[in-house]
Amino acid sequence: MLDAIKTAVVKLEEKKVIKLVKYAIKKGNTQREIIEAVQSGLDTVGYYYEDGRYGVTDLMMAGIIFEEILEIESLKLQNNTPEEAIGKILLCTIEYDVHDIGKSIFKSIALMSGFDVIDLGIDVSPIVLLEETIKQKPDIIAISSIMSTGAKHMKEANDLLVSRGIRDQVKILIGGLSTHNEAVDYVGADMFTKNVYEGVGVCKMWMERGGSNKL
Ligand code: B12
Repeated sequence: MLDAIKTAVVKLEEKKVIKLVKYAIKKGNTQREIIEAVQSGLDTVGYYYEDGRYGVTDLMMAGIIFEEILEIESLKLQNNTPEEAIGKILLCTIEYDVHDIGKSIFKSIALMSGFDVIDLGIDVSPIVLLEETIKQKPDIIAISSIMSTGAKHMKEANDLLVSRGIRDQVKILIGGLSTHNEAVDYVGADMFTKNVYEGVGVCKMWMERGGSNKL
């Protein structure tokens, strides 16, 4: 079943994907298994784009299919209220970057793990990130960067937090296709993880160790 979902995602068979996902839910597959199958299909779509088999409209279709899946009732996740949450994450895709599929996957896993997630969306400027940090008082800022332009803007965001004297009151996790371990020092972040599950694991570890001092 999960392989069939992956194949249908790769073939961009929108209706079939939705039908198979609903069937998989009925058969007892977990949300994590389903999202991983879809993610693996999206990775293949990415390779097909790179080797020229797919074009930009195919990429857009892949994004639409993923959004539709997250709208399926039993895969839809409610935010955890601040009272019941294990911590607060401010999430965004950084400036000049409109890719949000990886961010949405991170959000799903963070919600499933009990975090309160404030999603600022895509193409978020460093200044907006600073303002929202002051307003929302998160424990953690999680930034997705898919475009290679991302490191520069993530560094700008970090530097703004430093210049306002609030950088040490929040943890910063960075992730996404263009991001890597070496970027952590350049950006001034606390951690990079390639994988969303690892990333949410790191967030949990930070909270268990006392989180960050609130702003
Ligand atoms: C789908 C897609 C699109 C869709 C996006 C739809 C959407 N709603 O997001 C659309 C069509 C809109 C699009 C547009 C463009 N795209 Co595009 N796109 C892709 C594609 C095929 C897949 C990206 C994707 O969603 N993958 C699936 C998700 C699940 O993977 P992911 O994003 O990497 O996320 C995973 C991890 O990185 C990580 N992660 C992600 N975020 C976070 C955050 C945290 C905190 C953590 C811990 C982990 C984490 O976890 C996720 C799950 O494993 C990639 C190719 C590829 N191989 O990835 C190109 C790609 C990213 N796009 C690219 C380009 C060039 C563009 C365009 C400029 C194309 C154009 N000519 O207009 C525009 C960009 C405009 C902009 N300013 O952003 C390039 C980027 C090149 C670069 N060096 O920066 C790529 C690499 C393709 C290529 N090889 O050329 N794209």
